[in-house]
Amino acid sequence: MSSWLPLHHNEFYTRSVRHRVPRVNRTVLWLGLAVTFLFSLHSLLRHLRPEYNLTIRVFRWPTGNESFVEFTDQNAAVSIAPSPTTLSLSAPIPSATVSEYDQGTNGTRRANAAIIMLVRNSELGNALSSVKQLEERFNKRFGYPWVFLNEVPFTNEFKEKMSAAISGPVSFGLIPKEHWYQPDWIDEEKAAAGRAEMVANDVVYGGSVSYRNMCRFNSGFFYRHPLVQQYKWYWRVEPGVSFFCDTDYDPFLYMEENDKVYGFTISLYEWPQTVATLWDAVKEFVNENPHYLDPDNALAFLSDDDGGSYNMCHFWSNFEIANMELWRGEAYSKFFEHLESKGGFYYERWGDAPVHSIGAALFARKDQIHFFDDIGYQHPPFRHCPHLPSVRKAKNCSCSSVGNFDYNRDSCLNLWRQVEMS
Ligand SMILES: Nc1nc2c(ncn2[C@@H]2O[C@H](COP(=O)(O)OP(=O)(O)O)[C@@H](O)[C@H]2O)c(=O)[nH]1
Ligand SMILES: [Mg+2]
Repeated sequence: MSSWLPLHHNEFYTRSVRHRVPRVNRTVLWLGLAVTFLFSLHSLLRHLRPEYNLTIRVFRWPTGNESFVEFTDQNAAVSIAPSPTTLSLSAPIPSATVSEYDQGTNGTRRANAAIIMLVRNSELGNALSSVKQLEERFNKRFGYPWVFLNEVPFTNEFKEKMSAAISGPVSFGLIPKEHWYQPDWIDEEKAAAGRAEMVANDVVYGGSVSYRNMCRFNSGFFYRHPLVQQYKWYWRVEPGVSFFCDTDYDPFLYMEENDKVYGFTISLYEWPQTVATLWDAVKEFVNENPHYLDPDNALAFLSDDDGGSYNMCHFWSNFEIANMELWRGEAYSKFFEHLESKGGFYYERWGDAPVHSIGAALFARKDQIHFFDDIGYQHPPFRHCPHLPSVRKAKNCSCSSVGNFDYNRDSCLNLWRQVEMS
């Protein structure tokens, strides 16, 4: 309170008080000064040394399994796994706590972002592999929080092993049932017939209901989860992916500072049978709501005949760095509602990749979509490696141009580059 007073004023005050107070009061005064000193030191360390901050918070958690917290937030039961070595967050984070996360482990400014993985307990090994690589290649320098989501509770083994692999905050969330399972109003007979037809035609995941749940959840629900709602930016990560290069800058801040909303590394063609009537639904929506189209949209990436038909190009959504305000905004929210009303997530097998791509390409400006050429990434069977040898060297990449999907005729990257330049 008084730090703005001139020094000589403070000195004067202290000296004159010391001169007049009796001995017992002087003890109280010294105690007060000691407490003030310790408090100031604590505050200073909290600001200057993030690891001090984490240490304090870690030791506040009990270390036994009994300390796992379960609570219900609106419709969602969310389980949080505190760990002796990592910080766990409950949701939602109080605003006072959020501000503490504005600083990364490297002491720089940080975006309001999280790294998100939807994952099954059975995928722990592959999930750990993805997490360790991204921590090593990127997040150990930034300390962004990880959020893991699942439609069944994570096992203690999953929570403990994952928490041990991550240096920063980790949280584990249970997906509300209505965000995951096939809604009652879906005609199951019709859906089953659609699945059988896809199985007969050898469409990948053609017979899987859980895959459809996953696609619908990623299309319209993940950004509404109580653990995710507080964040603006996300990096989507899947089990079993590889990161080949160092990301030594903050891609979230890059997106924010350059007014980008959607970032990708790989783009390709969708299986037409999985989205047989998706474009009809898109056209219907756009005809009824032309005002949602951005005047500088990237329709040319989706359609070779000015919107007449879908060319199947999409950004591969197993990697995404994006702004969730795009999905939470009016245009995409109404768009998702419209798609949902058609039942195509279950009657066909609409993927979150084409749905997100169509949303981003139509409702954002095309210059708000960013190709992360400098992030070497692989989701089997496809990989992207930075094009320039100089970038590969600077980023310490362990991949080369060999096997780069960008040069494959099934990649939509060439088209994207043309659209971007047009
Ligand atoms: N919790 C949960 N996650 C799932 C389920 N199905 C898929 N996922 C996750 O959703 C993402 C995409 O699924 P994946 O099997 O990799 O599909 P692909 O990449 O299209 O082959 C991955 O992160 C999976 O871990 C499921 O039934 N439950
Ligand atoms: Mg996958």
